Amino acid sequence: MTQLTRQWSAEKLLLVVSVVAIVAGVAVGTSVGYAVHYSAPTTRAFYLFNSSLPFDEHTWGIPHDTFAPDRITVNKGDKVVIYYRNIEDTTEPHTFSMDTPYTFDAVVHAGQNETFPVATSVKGASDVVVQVNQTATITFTANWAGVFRYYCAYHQPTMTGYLAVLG
Ligand SMILES: [Cu+2]
Repeated sequence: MTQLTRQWSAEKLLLVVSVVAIVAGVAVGTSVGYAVHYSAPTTRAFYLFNSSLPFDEHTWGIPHDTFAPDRITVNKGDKVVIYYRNIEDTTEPHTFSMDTPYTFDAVVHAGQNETFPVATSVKGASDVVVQVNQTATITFTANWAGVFRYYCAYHQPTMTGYLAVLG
């Protein structure tokens, strides 16, 4: 009788210890994962420029224009601020355009930085044109997770970048 009780107790004890260990492991693992991966929505600023690669567009049949950078990564919920500068040495405008679902607000300044007078201002736009030596402040909230194209409408397909929103 005593032997049987002790045997049951040992098994129960083992079971309880196992369950406690598993629950504790899951709790610690989850909280560490949460602490490492989670970050509250924040404002992330990027400086975006037009760039051109040294090849003859007519020989290759594609524009030599690209974006620098051509990848922007944020977390879902972040407020994104892009300072887009047209640094062309020729008289060539570029656009910043996005596909649905993303739209943005943009303030275009008639000079190289935000202290110059406002040339144009748009809200909920999918397209803004920036002339040579102008700068645009583009803002939106990254409400949708996924990978989304941003591009210059004048220089396709090469002047294309991707916004990666981690959900
Ligand atoms: Cu362009």
